Amino acid sequence: PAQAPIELLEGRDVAALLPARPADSHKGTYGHLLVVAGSQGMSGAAVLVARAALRSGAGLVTLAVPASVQAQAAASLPEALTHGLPETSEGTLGVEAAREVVRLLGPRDALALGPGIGAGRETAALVFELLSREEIVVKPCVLDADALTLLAREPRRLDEAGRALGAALGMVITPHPGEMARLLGCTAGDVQADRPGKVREAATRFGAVAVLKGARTLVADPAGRWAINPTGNAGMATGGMGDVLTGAVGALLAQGLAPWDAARAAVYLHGLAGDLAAAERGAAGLLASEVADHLPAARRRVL
Ligand code: NPW
Ligand code: AMP
Ligand code: MG
Repeated sequence: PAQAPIELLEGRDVAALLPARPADSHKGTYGHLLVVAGSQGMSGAAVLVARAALRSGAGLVTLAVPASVQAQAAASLPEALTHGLPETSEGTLGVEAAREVVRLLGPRDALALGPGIGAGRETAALVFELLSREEIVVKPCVLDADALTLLAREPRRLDEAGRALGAALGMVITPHPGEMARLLGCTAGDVQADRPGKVREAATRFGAVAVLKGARTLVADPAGRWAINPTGNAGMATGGMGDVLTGAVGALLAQGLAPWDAARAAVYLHGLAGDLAAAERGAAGLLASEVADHLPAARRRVL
């Protein structure tokens, strides 16, 4: 596609994308996000996605995790609905979980898939199965973390899923430079040396809105639009921070934003929440959950 001039994300533009919160609204007004995430040892990633989604204004969040970590997830985040999925002997999700995920997604508005699911073979089979299912690809979805690492082993599947999604609903992918390198078959150094080229290559190749994370996150879509984010700080270079972004994108998709708008607004608000948290507490030593908890203040700041 022809290359459009780059957009610098700004608070007032993000504000215009966010859904209004009418006085007579209720939780059904603000969408229901299904989060499929986590495994034994990485249940925290799943909880962070769900927490950030609730902090981003989602009406309801269902957190679906391997059965053995459900109780722990529910106790960590009482506001989320939880669901225990069939799991492997290692406490990860396998292909047996596919039917249940499809059923859960049916009445829900959007899907966030990938953080903390691990990169084992059985989980790979699940991710491939889900992306081959019509019921999944018709919903807006955000793919992150291990879902991307697994798809990178068979990028044709991601190409196919992206094409199946079409322009209106569509998919958001949120790789960090290491994940982007796997997706494009190059090194993280190659990605960092040409961030604009790599994010646009991913967007066109996979038919998705692509978010290349890191200082000055870039967002690109298959039509050739691209944007750069000025918010965020190096205090955000710590575990779980990307999982928070995934929840923010998912919540905005569930609230009906188009993928391009959901990705840009979430990236801006996530960085701003990190800046507000750092101003209060200092950058080094920030917790991802604290950044999630500053998302409402970030939203208030832009409105
Ligand atoms: P290096 O070696 O550090 O320089 P992985 P992950 C590279 C879950 N989590 N610029 C990096 O390079 C996630 O959700 C769970 C350049 C390395 O090669 C995932 O499911 C948590 N390079 C899973 O862990 C909290 C960069 O990428 C590789 C880069 C694995 O995710 C933590 C590392 O990537 C975590 O969120 C950059 N900016 N960033 C929990 N509490 O449950 C990364 N790389 O192997 O995909 O590992 O990102 O930790
Ligand atoms: P992940 O590597 O998946 O945990 O994602 C890390 C998140 O923190 C992404 O949203 C990054 O953009 C953000 N982040 C990490 N380091 C920085 C930095 N130095 N400046 C701004 N944002 C950062
Ligand atoms: Mg990550």
